Amino acid sequence: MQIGTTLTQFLADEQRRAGVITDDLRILLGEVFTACKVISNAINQGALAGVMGNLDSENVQGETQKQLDVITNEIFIEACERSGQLAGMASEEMEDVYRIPDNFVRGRYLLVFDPLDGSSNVNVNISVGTIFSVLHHDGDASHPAVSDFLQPGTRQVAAGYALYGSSTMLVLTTGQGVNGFTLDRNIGEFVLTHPGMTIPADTKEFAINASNQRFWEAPVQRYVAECVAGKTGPRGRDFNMRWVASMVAEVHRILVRGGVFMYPKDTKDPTKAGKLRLMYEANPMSFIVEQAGGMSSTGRQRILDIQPEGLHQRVPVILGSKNEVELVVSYHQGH
Ligand code: P6P
Repeated sequence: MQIGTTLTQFLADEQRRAGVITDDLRILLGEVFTACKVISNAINQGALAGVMGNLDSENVQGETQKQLDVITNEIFIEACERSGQLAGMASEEMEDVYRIPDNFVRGRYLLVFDPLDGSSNVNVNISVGTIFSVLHHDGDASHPAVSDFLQPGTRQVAAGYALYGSSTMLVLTTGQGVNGFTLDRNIGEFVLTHPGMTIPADTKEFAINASNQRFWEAPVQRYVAECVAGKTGPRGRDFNMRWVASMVAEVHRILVRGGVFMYPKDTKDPTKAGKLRLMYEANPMSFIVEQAGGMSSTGRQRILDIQPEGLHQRVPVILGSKNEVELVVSYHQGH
């Protein structure tokens, strides 16, 4: 019986082939994958697990926390704090940095994650995901500061996401391209099913929350209006639109068949630079998209070049098929 290439074997082969992955990184990633498997089991229980409700609490974003937001955050902390590879962690669900307790061995990496992105979709049974990013830690491993996390996306060592959909998938980059793995529940392993994922440079599919249309800036208004005009407009071809309200699902669709995803700067809340968070949504997804031949921009700047100013900083996001993102960026430059 053919098992295929497990994620564990793949990383060992990559270490031998490319020499980029260290033993320490492989150990850390192994614990991240365990956390994603545990979360997958929790999600797939659905309402049977009795944890689909909202809590009275709010996260640092001022968003109502779902029981699963807190549970999945705790799963990540428990699975990864004992890896011996981390100096600290940061999460959408925690205001401050999480220091590795004194009774655990610390290491030279930092882990940043959104444990359950799109969690508002859970109780309507729409795909959700986990997003993670790994950074080097060069400072004092016993007292990682927020400033140690504030590294531009170009400094990421690894990034990936788990997609809890009709199947559970793990998509990963360590800077050597992008590969996708599907969870085989019979053996409890992620198995290589999507080697060498690349994003088509052109697309006819865009993703944006159209209910915000009146708040968009002129370049985005122009781009979307031209897509909607289709054959009758300057693009000369029809487009399709998708909006899942789950970034992981949108990015995965784009990795598989192309597309452009936009959560642009808008005037809906002038105090916010965007909706999505730089450290644990935009940066890891941008690393993956660029490694797959796509492009990721705020409209005015390459996202991976941004010098972060805060753990929970928000940025505009326009990512996906290179030629389409370049067109949207050109409209920003021309405006
Ligand atoms: P809206 C989920 O809350 C999220 O952070 C992303 O996963 C998703 O793309 C976006 O927000 C959805 O935002 O405004 O459409 O609910």
